[in-house]
Amino acid sequence: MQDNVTNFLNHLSKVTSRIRKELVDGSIAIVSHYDADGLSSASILAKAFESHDLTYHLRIVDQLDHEVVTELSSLGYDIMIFSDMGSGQVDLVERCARRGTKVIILDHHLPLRFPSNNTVIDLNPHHYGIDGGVEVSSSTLSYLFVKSLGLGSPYLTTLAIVGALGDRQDVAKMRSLTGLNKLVLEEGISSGVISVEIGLRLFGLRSRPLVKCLEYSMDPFLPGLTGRESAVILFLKRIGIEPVEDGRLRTYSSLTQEERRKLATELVKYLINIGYSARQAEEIFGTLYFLANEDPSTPLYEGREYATLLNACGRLNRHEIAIALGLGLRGKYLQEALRILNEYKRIIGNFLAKLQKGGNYVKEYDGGKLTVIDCREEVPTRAIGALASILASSKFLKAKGPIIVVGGGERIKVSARLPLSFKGEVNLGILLTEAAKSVGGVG
Ligand SMILES: [Mn+2]
Repeated sequence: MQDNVTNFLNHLSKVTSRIRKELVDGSIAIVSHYDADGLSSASILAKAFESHDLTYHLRIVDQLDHEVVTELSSLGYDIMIFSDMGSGQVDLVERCARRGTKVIILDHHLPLRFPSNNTVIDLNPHHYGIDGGVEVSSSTLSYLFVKSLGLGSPYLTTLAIVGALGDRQDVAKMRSLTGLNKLVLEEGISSGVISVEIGLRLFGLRSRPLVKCLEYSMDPFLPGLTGRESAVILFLKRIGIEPVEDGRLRTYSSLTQEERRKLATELVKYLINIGYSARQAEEIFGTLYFLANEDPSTPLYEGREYATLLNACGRLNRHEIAIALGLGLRGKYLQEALRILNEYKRIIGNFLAKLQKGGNYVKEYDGGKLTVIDCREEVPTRAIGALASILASSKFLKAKGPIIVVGGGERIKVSARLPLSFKGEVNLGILLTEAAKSVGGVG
């Protein structure tokens, strides 16, 4: 094992043995983020604590700000755990600690500085030379934390992987996981709860008819096919795959080996024909992560699909459903999650359709060098980042530079992306931080 990984794990076990008693006896607040990684890490902590009769409260928030901290610190918890946040808000976190609360940070974003108050324990792997951007998600960090406390279980490794995929940390060869994520993955594989395979990265490949699967593909976005049922049917017929058999839409599993091969190569050809580079086109393949104990006919069976489901719940403010799934509840909770996912896709799909028809949503500046999309009232604030990603990767817009998506209501939220075709260099992070500062916001 790499030195820094060994050092980090050693440090973790020192910390957890020191705080174990306090955790078991005290009142705990878990504060986490609403995205798939934040929801997975919250579930890991909650499930581990619940299984060992530890008392905890759980709060899912948009961001760690003044308001959240003021409220939480007035509640007098013995221990506060911030997951997927905290390292960038050390000042705020230290304010909680000054009231006698022990604070634990399980964050993987780039930290501002090391906490100066010794009642704050920052377990951010960046402090130990591990790249939290790609090697470890908060979910993986939370898993390592509970495991080190002696509260781990094989089931929790599946949630760790879902969170890492949700944060798009599948950056190694063939879209696979690396670093500490891989370490936890290997644990899941050896305990038989996870299996890995290379294949087409299309949502619902095992649970939906093939036509629907291509039609609803958002990541990867398939220009000309996504959102167009009749185009998908024509495409399949043209490459010699009958979309219907005995009056029923066919599924991927009903395809012969030959047909599966054809589907894969023709999809790549199709994307290259519409202007994708070979590398971009091959992005439709990747490593698939199957959760052996889940029902294969549901999105919970494949890690990325599971993450998509969690993201939809979080973005539509239904994080309680995401947490219920993480705690292992199925039945009506799963039904509700699937309904939320459809609702989410409908909202995004409707807005994209409106965009295509024109409307007053798009403003171009400087001959298209800057494109601003105003989707206030149309798209929930928590979903604008996802919308920006779709717009940047889909050629919906003829943007020649940064794409800025504006959402929110009383408080504006802005999300920016560079389009796939963009060749120059712009640091959107710095740009947004400066822009936000000039109007009294944060970025
Ligand atoms: Mn994260």
